[in-house]
Order: sequence, then structure tokens, then C-alpha cells
Amino acid sequence: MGITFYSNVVSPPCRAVWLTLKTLGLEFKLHEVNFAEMEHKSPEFLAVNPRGKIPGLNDNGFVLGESRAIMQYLCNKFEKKNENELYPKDPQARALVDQMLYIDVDAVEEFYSYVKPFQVLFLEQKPGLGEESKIQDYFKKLECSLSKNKFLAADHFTIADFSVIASITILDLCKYDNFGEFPKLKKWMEAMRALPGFEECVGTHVKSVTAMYQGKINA
Ligand SMILES: N[C@@H](CCC(=O)N[C@@H](CS)C(=O)NCC(=O)O)C(=O)O
Repeated sequence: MGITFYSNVVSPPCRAVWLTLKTLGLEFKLHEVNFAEMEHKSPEFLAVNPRGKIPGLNDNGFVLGESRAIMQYLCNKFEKKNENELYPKDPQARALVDQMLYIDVDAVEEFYSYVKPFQVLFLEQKPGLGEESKIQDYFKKLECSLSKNKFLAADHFTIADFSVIASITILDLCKYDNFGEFPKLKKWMEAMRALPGFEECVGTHVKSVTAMYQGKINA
């Protein structure tokens, strides 16, 4: 049976899970969840994630929702001990990754409030952009983390970087480019976007959703 990954191109957290599957070199079956037909609320999908949200994972009958929990599970199960672990086994190194994953949960809400993708893509609204100051405050904190480490939680990339870059791609939809005060963040984003697999797992999906978003606000 193997691993089935439930995803949809519009979903940022799915992109972080996809990057994890790819970087761990795992084989999986991709199940594109049909939002238009409300497949994420179907009994079959609710058996995978009772919250009715993607991503979801089925690993030989073990089912799981929540992108960060899925990434942690995949690393716990499949990642061998090595120097550049996506999810370090050392308790303190792991705690720094967890810390950044929790910070990212709050940041996602700020990005959604600013870009309002749900209203634009699914409700045919043109609500305009939201308040930017909290986003800039958050970037200051990321810049500070990047003056301590090369990546957000270590000197190599981890699942925290995958989660944060996937969330930042929400800003691509409105062509956000106000990174002038954050040179380290800019360099980190370039490094993330240059990762093998980034285009397949993230880039192509972001481009197609950006085209949809831009088409709606410019119509
Ligand atoms: N915290 C969750 C968020 C999942 C989430 O909100 N997924 C959205 C797509 S990006 C979804 O499935 N929305 C459908 C709904 O809420 O009905 C995660 O990281 O997995």
C-alpha cells in the first residue's frame, strides 16, 4: 500500500510536506484532493484527517493530518542519523526546529490576513491587501535568526525552513517584494528556492496559483 499524500496545488502547507517527502527520497502516491467538489469534507478524506483539511497522509493505514506533524513523523520514521538532519535527533537542536515550526503557525495567519487568498480565489472578492506591519516585524525576527545560523534553526536546512518558505510563498500571490531591509532573509530565500526539488514541490504550484490570484484581482 505504501504512502499516499493528500495534497492540492493551492495549499502552502502541502508544499512543505512535499519538500520533505522529496528530500527524504520517499516514494509516494499523490492524491490531488478536489476542493471544487469538497472532497476534503468527504467521508473518505475525513477518515484521513477528521478536520477536513489538507495535507493528509496515509502510511500503510496509519493516517495523519497537520503539515508539521506529518513532516516530523516522516523524519522520525525514515530519516537516518546524519550531520544535516532535516529533523535533528539531538534534543536541543530539535527544540530549535520545533520552536521555529510553532512560530511559523502564527506567521501563516498574518500572511493570510494580508494576502486574503481565500476571499480572492474562492469568493470572487477583491478585498485589497491587509496590514503589513506585522509581516515586517516577523521578517525582523527571521533576519535575527539568520544572523545566528545559516538557516532558520541550524547551519543546514531543516523542516523548519521548509515550513517557513512554504508559508512565505503565500506572499508571492500578491507579488510581495518588500524585503529591502532584510538581506539575510533574501539570501536565505534564494538558497531555499535553489534547492533540488523546489520547483517540483513548490515553485510550479505557486506560479499557477499566483496566475489565478492575479487574474481575479485584475479582472
Ligand atoms: N495547520 C494546518 C493547516 C491546514 C489547512 O488550513 N489547509 C487548508 C488548505 S491550505 C485547507 O485544507 N482548508 C480547507 C478547509 O479549512 O476547509 C496544516 O499546517 O496542515
